[in-house]
Amino acid sequence: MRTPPFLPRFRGRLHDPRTATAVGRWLGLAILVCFVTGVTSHYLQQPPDWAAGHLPTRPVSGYRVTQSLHVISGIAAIPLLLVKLWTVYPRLFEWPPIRSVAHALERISIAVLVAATLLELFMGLLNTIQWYPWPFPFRAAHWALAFVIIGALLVHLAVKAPVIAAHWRRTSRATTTLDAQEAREAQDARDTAGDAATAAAERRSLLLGLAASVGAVTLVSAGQSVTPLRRLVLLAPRDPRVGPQGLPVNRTARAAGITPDDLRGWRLRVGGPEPYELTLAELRAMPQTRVELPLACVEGWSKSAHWEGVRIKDLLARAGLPDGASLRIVSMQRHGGYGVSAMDRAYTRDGLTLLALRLNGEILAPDHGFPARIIAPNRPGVLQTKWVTRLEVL
Ligand SMILES: Nc1nc2c(c(=O)[nH]1)N[C@H]1C(S)=C(S)[C@@H](COP(=O)(O)O)O[C@H]1N2
Ligand SMILES: [Mo]
Repeated sequence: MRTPPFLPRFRGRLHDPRTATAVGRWLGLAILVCFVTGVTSHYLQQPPDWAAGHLPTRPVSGYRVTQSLHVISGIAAIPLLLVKLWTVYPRLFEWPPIRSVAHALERISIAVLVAATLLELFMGLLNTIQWYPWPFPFRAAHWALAFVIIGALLVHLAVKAPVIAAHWRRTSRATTTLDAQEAREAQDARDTAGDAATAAAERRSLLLGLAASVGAVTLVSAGQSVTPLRRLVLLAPRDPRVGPQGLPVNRTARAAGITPDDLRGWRLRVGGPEPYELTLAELRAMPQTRVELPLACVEGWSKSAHWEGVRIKDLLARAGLPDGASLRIVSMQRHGGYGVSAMDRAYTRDGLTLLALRLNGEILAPDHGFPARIIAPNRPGVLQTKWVTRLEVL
């Protein structure tokens, strides 16, 4: 069937399966890295029951690495997705629009894949600047969409397997495994090009330009978590060097509603078989431990710091819990989320997990959680609770 005259004709040489495959595999890799690191982050932040007591607290910077990779691969996926969509968009106008039931299902799965991926990347990007202009909870939506994307992507890869195989290598000549439509398109592309060498040269410059833009967005945003690149953080919403005591702040003491009265009357209350209370002076009189651990925010910035305070392990032993316990950590915070966090036994019995009183050699700044905050190895920043006042045993 001829294409009707009201549909546009595309003469560009790079709307071809070879270019789509070349860009698609980098996009696929970015999506895979993003997915795996996202699932890791989800389980560290909200451990499933079967993981109780077994969460890994090593490597101490594990979460920093996976979270940086998550944000870096997500940002890199944006130019990759845009170029991929540009190479294939003429197929939106393919004629006839539906050839069979299988073809209709394939087109629907691609529509779902494209829509979900655009939304997912857009939401993730806005999340890095802590902007939530939608009425649904970010995490639940981001999590659900990830599985929609992976499902639709697997369908897409299965359907396109012959095309991908035929165009995986630059030199491959195979049009034999293509379906009739793809073969016609490939032939068309060659006819209009007149010269396959020109097409290859153009493709090379498109891919080089794409590589340069992926490199550029990565370089100017990765510095928020990768220290050697920190001078280049043009696009990153956070410069990890900026903030009291050399560390950024997401929620200030004022935003959390911490008052001078709260601080004057502050006590640490610890639950357990032998519950007790401590004043700040009593807490300072206990053995202090120094650790170097990163804060790794789920929004994409990370920074390592020196912390000093009392081991959670020692506080629990004093309450009659020598082997640690699962905890609910409660902050004095009045407004907003993250005032309470759960802590698995794997963390509470780890000697590096502290109720920190000092940061980089100074008493904690009010915005960093004065008088006491949690710092634990390989733990998402969002769970490093500030202004802690109670440790409840679960
Ligand atoms: N009580 C309380 N603790 C909190 C938060 C909060 O909003 N309230 N924010 C968390 C988040 S999202 C991060 S990344 C770190 C940031 O720590 P900082 O402000 O000390 O740099 O604190 C965590 N602890
Ligand atoms: Mo965070």
